[in-house]
Amino acid sequence: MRLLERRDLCDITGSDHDSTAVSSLGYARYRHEYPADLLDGILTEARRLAEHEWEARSADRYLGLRHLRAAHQAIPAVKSLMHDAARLRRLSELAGVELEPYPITRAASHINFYRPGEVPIQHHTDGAAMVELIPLYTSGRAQGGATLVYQAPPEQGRHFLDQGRRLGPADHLAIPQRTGHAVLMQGRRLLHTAQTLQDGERITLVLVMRSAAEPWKDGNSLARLLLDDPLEAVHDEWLRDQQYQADLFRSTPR
Ligand SMILES: O=C(O)CCC(=O)C(=O)O
Ligand SMILES: [Fe+2]
Repeated sequence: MRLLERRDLCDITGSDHDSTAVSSLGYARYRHEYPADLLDGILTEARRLAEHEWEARSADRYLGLRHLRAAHQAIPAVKSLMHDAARLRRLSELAGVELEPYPITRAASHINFYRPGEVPIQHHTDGAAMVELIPLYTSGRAQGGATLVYQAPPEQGRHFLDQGRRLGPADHLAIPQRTGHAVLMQGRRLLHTAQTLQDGERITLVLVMRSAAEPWKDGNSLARLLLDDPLEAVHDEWLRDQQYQADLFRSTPR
């Protein structure tokens, strides 16, 4: 892995601290070393699954996002990458805290599909603390475009959006999304969206993580999970994890 760029969270938002963050990292962009044949296999499978899965329910997508959830359940290669110990060690080093795969299956990995002329995903903060974004395929003049990150505290941006104001291009920084590169981002504490592609596509694997030491720093309430998934798909894991968090919290010296 070769680091291309790293920005601190507070450097991006202009805050002097963020006690709800899991790490000082805003994002890091790097050239990854994930095997090309593994990623190609994931892409092929993702395209095949996508053809069957969605058109029927595209109207009520949360955040307008066109994606496959729980990608690792359908595609074994995603599962092996998600649990790869060397990968988790390197990402944890980058973040400065131990990261672990997100424990709720439905929310632990996604594959996002961005098409020309569609806003790929509305402004949001992520539920889970950290994501790794791995572009599998890009085409068009923008070469996959970019993730656009609002350069102030996320609560401020949300407030403006709720008032019906637009957040302009100058209020954002752009993190390029290129194949061969990947981005580790603390998306729960950064308001972000993705650049609309005029003439190309991007297909991105999203691997979701949290802090092993502070798993309660999590924006995925049960209600938020239910925006995407039926209760029976998340209920058991969510409940088990709440108990795990309570036990960990109790035994954590503070
Ligand atoms: O692909 C991107 O640029 C951003 C994706 C994203 O924000 C998400 O999946 O939560
Ligand atoms: Fe996001």
